[in-house]
Amino acid sequence: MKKKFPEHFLWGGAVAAHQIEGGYDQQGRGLSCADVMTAGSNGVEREITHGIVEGKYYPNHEAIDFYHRYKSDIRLFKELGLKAFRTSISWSRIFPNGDDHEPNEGGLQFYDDLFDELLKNGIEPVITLSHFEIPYHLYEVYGGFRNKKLIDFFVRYAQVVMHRYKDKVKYWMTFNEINNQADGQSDLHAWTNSAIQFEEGENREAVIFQAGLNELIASSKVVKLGHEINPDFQIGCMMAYVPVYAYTCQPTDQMASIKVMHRRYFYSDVHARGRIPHYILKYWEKKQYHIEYNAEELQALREGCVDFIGFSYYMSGAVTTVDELDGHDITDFPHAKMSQNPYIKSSDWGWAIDPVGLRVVLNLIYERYEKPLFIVENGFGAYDQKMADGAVHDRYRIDYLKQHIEQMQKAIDEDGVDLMGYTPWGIIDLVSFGSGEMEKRYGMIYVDKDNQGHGSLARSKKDSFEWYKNLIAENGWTK
Ligand code: BGP
Repeated sequence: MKKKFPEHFLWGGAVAAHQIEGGYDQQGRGLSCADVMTAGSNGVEREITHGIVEGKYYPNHEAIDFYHRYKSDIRLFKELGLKAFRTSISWSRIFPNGDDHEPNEGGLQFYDDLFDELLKNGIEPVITLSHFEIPYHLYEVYGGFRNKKLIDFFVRYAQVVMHRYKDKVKYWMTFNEINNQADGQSDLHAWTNSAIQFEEGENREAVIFQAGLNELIASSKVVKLGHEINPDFQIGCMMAYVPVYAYTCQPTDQMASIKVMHRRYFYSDVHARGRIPHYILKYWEKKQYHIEYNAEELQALREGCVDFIGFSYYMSGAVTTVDELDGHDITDFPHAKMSQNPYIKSSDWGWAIDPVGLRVVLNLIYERYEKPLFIVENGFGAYDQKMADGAVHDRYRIDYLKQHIEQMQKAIDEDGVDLMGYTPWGIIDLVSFGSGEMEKRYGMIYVDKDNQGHGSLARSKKDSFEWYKNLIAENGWTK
């Protein structure tokens, strides 16, 4: 890699409040949906306990104790040379129940201090408003985002924090990986994206579409409001982009790929274009889903288009129709079958490692929306081992990041994509979202803590720390 990245490129690191902060009951914070999830391990999934059960281990309660250690962690970020730090605001620190009349000053003060500390160290905060931790009370009492009342609660929360931090935070995103619930089946994402309480026997997919649309409406209102609070705000969406290739050159595989991608694009199409796309309206009609929305809400969607497209990229997929002889209509996209791509290796967790897929995604999204793009998550989760010298030699992580950064550079230099920044995921080891494990590590900074919650929480630098530090110092040029 010889060329440098654009001037002012936002080299950074990303985390989410519930995966690092801990201090889950400090200074008036209310319980969030993330707080009632236990840790999984060795293939055992996380359990959603619907309340706190004595004797169970909840990894997010302490996480890596960033709540008390953020000043020393920020010193390390500064040493790395980070220009941007992406984190989220924990909604239940600000509105402990989500529907409270007044915000909680203790929570507001915490983020004032955190943002001041970042700015003092020359690091720009990049803030997600809702990153998988909706106040638990909003699930219990209102059934989550299926209920339109949550639109108002979210807008009120956003209004309070955007106003309070209007001179400290410029970059905002509304809902983290809002399209993760796209497959309509996963309990985990219906929980973390939307806090949905399902009713017996109902069509889950229809409810998830309703919740997703309610979030899109809430997001558009927040974009409009944010621009009124400070016209300099840059407000984006946050999508999980997994490009799903056609497994073979059979035309039906190609069609299946288009249909699977539609499902993911639905959310960013609304965010970026301000209207519900034709293919989703047709799908709802075909399925006889009665998704509720009115003229005022459609108007809000039109008026609240995002400024940039933030997204995570970890892997690609492939889809085939080969065994669709079992009767599934390939246009019925939830049933399109995902297949292992023989050209691609996977991580210990089975996540396909596909750096070129990142360039594919950058091209697909940029030509679709022609808005600036921001890669706000990308990274390599691995079992790191401390060697005899006490260090973690994570060459594999360096290779992963380097290969992805090379593809970013090609997208900028050869394809003309407008890319604002790159904040690799889990810049410091944190609680894994999917498994609740500590030992699925992404960081360039090691945190001494294991899956059972034992460890000193001491921080140390991995080899990737020095590598990334040099890369930032050289604005993208690396060995
Ligand atoms: C994304 C989430 C993050 C994060 C990351 C890695 O889906 O936005 O919160 O954790 O994936 O996933 P995991 O922690 O399951 O490895």
